[in-house]
Amino acid sequence: MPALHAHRAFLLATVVCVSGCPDGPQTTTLVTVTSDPDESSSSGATGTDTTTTDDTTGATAGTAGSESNSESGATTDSSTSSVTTGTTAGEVVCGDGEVQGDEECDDGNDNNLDACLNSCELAGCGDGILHEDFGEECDDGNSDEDDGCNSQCARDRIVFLTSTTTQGKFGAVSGANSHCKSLAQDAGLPNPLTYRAWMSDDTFSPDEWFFKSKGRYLLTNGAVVAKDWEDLTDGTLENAINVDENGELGNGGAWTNTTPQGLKHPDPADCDGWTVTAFPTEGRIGLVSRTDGEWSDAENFNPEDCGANAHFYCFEN
Ligand SMILES: [Ca+2]
Ligand SMILES: [Ca+2]
Ligand SMILES: [Ca+2]
Ligand SMILES: [Ca+2]
Repeated sequence: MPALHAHRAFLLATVVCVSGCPDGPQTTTLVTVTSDPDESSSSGATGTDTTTTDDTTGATAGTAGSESNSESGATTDSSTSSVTTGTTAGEVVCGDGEVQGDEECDDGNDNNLDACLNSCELAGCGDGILHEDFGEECDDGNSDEDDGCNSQCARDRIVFLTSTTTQGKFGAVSGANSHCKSLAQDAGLPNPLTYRAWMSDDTFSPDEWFFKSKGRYLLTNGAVVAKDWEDLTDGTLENAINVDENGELGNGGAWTNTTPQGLKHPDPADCDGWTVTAFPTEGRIGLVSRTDGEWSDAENFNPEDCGANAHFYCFEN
């Protein structure tokens, strides 16, 4: 049941011909139905209003779909005292391909994955149906932000500190990315092949290459690092990225050459594209215990000798 739409209801006007139309009397009944197609058939009439007219002309109202018509089902012209009706005038039928009454849409098909739901409501985040074509990563139909699928239909992503350390030579950023994928895979983390290292060189930076999620970034122990990309790159973290792919605590530094905003450092030091360990090449690190900007750029410490050993920060994308 799509929670964000759950309480919406609309009036459905039906014209019931009591003794055969158009000559016989006809009854207009206003029926309250829920937006859920599964419930609309069983909700039943609520008896909100019933009117009966005796005089009919047989002419059709001809304004199906208008708000006023959906409430009366017939039009009375006081100057002539005539009532115009039709067997289907004012009838709102979800699925007939025509937008009527309070229908937000009606595409006449039974495909819930397109822009118009089978309930004749526009598809969107919160309807409980995954619409990947419209950018939804998930849709759990609720507004709970902390259950893995937030109210923007964005899912959580994992961040971990590598359990391993290395000197500043590891086959460029691509080598670090591969190592992140490999560790994620071995640890059984979801989407292991999407992982990338939080690291920059002359051509790569997280800001350019990472998916900028509207969902949370979590450690492998479930602690929240940031509520979304914007939060991640605002200079401070909610929790330090000091938990490895297996949930174990780590310490020390991580190779980055990256500002807390995810940009290549303006005074770069990347061990010559992360290919050299020999003195005096240097690389920039972040401190894994920190939640301030030093997590990504240890300004009071950098640059580090490329012969030192440090971790990587690995992000699911
Ligand atoms: Ca319709
Ligand atoms: Ca549809
Ligand atoms: Ca949806
Ligand atoms: Ca949710």
